[in-house]
Amino acid sequence: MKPIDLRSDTVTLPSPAMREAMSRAPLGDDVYGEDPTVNRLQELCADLLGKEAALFVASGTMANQVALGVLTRPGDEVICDQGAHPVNFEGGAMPALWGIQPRTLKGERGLLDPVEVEAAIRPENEHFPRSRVLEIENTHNRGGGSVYPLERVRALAEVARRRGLDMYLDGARLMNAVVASGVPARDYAEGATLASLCFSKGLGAPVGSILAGDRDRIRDARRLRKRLGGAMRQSGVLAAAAIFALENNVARLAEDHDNARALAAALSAIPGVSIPHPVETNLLFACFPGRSAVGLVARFRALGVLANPEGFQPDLVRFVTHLDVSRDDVLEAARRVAGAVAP
Ligand code: TLP
Repeated sequence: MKPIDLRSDTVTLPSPAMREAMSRAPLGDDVYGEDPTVNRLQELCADLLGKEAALFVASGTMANQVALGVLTRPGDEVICDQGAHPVNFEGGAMPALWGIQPRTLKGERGLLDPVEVEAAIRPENEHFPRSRVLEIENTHNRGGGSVYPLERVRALAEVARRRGLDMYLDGARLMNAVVASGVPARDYAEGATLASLCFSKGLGAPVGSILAGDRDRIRDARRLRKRLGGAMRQSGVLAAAAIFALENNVARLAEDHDNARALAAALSAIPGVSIPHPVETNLLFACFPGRSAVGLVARFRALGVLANPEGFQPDLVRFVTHLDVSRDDVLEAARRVAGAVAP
């Protein structure tokens, strides 16, 4: 039985054509700034995100942490959604690396409300931490792949600017948001001092993320990347995969979104299963009321369907579509799930 891996879009493997592009890439030592392929990727992404400069980093986590490190001093506070990736999935990096703390808000499917953000900004007073950064995630992972309306992002950026905070956009899945909404990446990134996107999720590259911003911030980011051990040498071999991903794998994200909707429809037809949120991109949560997600994913695995518990709510399972699963695969996965939950 062929396993169908819906745990994450991070599980995708580089295609033969992508590997071919990697093998042909001109290379140099990127610590000297001499890798032509890394330089090309950085220029492409600076342009894509409408910023002066960009920096290739090892992972989405590194992009997030370098960005937060650049924008804060110890004792500062980062306003973000309670499901934000740096709060939940980065090994406690905010306090451990930079001595900063999150101020978490309960967004609607992870999407923050400008009025609530403004109310959370601390007044200037020696008792309080300094509210320094507003962090947003688009699409929002824990929000079930939710997409920010551009107007909301603009309103959040306006609050941040007016109150003297920098905004950071965790765009690990920004191209999913772009394809789902039709909003260009640079428009989403416009009000953000720094913005990232990740190549090793739905875009299908094996490694890497980009962080973009003004020249001074990106120079600071280079120093922090070095400090974290993330300055790489002939990393053009990886940047080539990222360029290939941007050139070939963006428009096709629409297929992943369609497959996620087809999967949601098939799952919701199973008695005792509901889909609590609209499916906007390639992530979806299925609710199995009264059952344990941890127990269920073990049963699914035995039937050749790999998925993860959502983690906050005990009866929610997360399914993620990506370029290595087809429409037939997701429909077959739904049939196997039906078999697993049947009384
Ligand atoms: N998310 C992963 C896991 O870490 C949970 C996943 O499978 O969804 N920002 C966002 C919004 C992310 O979803 C992720 C990865 C990251 C940052 C971190 O990227 P990596 O894994 O490359 O460090």
